[in-house]
Amino acid sequence: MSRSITRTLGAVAVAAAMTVSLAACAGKKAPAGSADAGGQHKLVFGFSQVGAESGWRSANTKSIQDAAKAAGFELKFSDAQQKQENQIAAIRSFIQQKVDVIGFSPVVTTGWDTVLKEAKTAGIPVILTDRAVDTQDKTLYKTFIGSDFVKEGTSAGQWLVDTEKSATGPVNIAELEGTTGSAPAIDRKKGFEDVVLKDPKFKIIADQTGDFTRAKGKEVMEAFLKAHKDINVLFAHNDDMAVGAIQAIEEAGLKPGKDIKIVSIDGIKDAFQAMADGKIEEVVECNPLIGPQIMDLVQKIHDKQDVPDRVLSKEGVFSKDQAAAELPNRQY
Ligand code: GYE
Repeated sequence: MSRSITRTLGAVAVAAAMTVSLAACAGKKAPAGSADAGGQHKLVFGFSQVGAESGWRSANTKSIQDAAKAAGFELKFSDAQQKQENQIAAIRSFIQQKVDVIGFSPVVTTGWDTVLKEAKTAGIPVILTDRAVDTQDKTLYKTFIGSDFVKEGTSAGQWLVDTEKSATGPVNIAELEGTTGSAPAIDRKKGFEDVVLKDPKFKIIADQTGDFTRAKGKEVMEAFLKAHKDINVLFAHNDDMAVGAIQAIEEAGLKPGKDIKIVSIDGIKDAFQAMADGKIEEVVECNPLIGPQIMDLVQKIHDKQDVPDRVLSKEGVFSKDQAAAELPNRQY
């Protein structure tokens, strides 16, 4: 790589956390990317990932990296460590490098219009993956592929309503929320509460973010348990927080699954193991393995073909009695 390119990049405020590959950066005028063996220009896909906060996220990253490779694209991958400013810096760097298509999974829903307008002005199409943005201007991105998070919350809530059908109440719920301001945290909460709070016997007595991580899930659950002696149910917005909470519950001398019933979302292997062990009752699946679908959309967008505004990923809901049989099939 030439020095001038190194300097050009150095001028851009690339956050320290970024892991964008510098080796394949473009020159000043030429489009980004390298030629393949046949001398053809490889499609260059710049992708800004949220971080590495959960098992779901690691599986999503691997799916994207594997699928980009299989599609023959050059992937410029950047990890934002759950910080919006890192994602904005990454997107600006992709624009500067003149990538063909930009993809990102927005850590929070708001605050994207300025940088998305910059991409649009530069003529670089953007695809949203996994999480949505909150904007009035739908022309700022080509499509959004990901799960229906409201539906996931509703499924978790419906499980609780069914399970506690004969309970007279109160049924006291603790809620471990995902990252504040993120689409899955907002939507899962809404879906769950829409169903559950129709019946006044259900009461959410503790509610705080655990930022989608195991460590925070444990820490917040410890605080919940200190403040409340009467928690019957835990709704965790993802499995990693549920797994962290299980540790806190056990360390407090209580039995997860008996003293406190747990429902969570994602479907990682560790949650299936906890279900098989009787510690989690129900897991709503959220599919991270969307790399191939993303690459398909990237290719179509690059070829100026029409793509749907919204592409949904497929997912299921699993109970404790299915856990042992399903465990060997889990891919993440
Ligand atoms: O549920 C959680 C991750 O956006 C669907 O982010 C994703 C969520 C997932 O950290 O584990």
